[in-house]
Amino acid sequence: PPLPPGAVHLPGWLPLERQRELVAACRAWAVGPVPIRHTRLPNGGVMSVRTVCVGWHWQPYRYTRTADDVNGRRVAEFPDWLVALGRRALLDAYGDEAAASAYAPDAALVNHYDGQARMGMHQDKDERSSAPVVSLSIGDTCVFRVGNTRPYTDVELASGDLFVFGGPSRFIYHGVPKVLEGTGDPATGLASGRLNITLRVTGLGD
Ligand code: MD3
Ligand code: FE
Repeated sequence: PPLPPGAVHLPGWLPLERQRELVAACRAWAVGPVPIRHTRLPNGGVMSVRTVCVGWHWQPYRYTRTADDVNGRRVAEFPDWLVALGRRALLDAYGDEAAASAYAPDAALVNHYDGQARMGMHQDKDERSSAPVVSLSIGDTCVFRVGNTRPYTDVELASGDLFVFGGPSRFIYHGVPKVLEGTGDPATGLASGRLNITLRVTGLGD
C-alpha cells in the first residue's frame, strides 16, 4: 500500500556534513546531564533501543523536565538550531511556508539502534499537540513499518533520510522491525548502528 496522506519521505535530504554535525550533537547529548539509556517500561520490559531526550524527557508515557526514571536531572535545552532544522524539514516536506514558520518543536528523542534493536508497532500519542513529527535517520539503513492495519507498508530508511508525519498520519501506528547492520557510512561519524532523531511539539508550553 502507498504511504498514508501527510506522510512524506525525502530520501537523502540531510547532506553528509549536516549528518556529521548532528552525530556530534547527539554524542554530546548522550553524555550530557541525562545519559543515553535503555528506557524501562512500566510493565517491566526494557526497550532494546537506547534513547536520550532533549528539551523534554520522555518517560513512558509522559513528558517531564527532569529525568525521574534515570537520575533526576533536567534534560538538555532544546537548541534554536534544531527548531530551524525542523522548520526547513517541514517546508521541504509540505511546501507550506506559513506552517513551517509556525512550527515550534520543543522535544527531541534521539534513538540509537544496534544491529539487534527493534521498535514494536506503536502510536506517538503522549504529546498534547497534533503538530507534525519530523524524523531524521543517520547510519545503518532500517526497515520502517507504517500502517494501522495489515497489510503494512514497509519503507527502507537510509542515512540522511527525512520523514515527516503530519495531518492524517500523525497518530498512525509505526515501528522498526529490522536494522540492516553494517550498511552505514562511517564518514557520518557514527561507527556503528543507526541513529534516529525525532522532533516533536509536546504542547506543554514553557
Ligand atoms: C509516525 N522512532 O521515537 S522514526 C519514536 O526510527 C519512533 O527510531 C522510530 O517511532 C525510529 O517514537 C521511527 C519515524 C516516526 C517517528 C515518529 C512518528 C514515525 C512516526 C510519529 C507519528 C507517526
Ligand atoms: Fe514513534
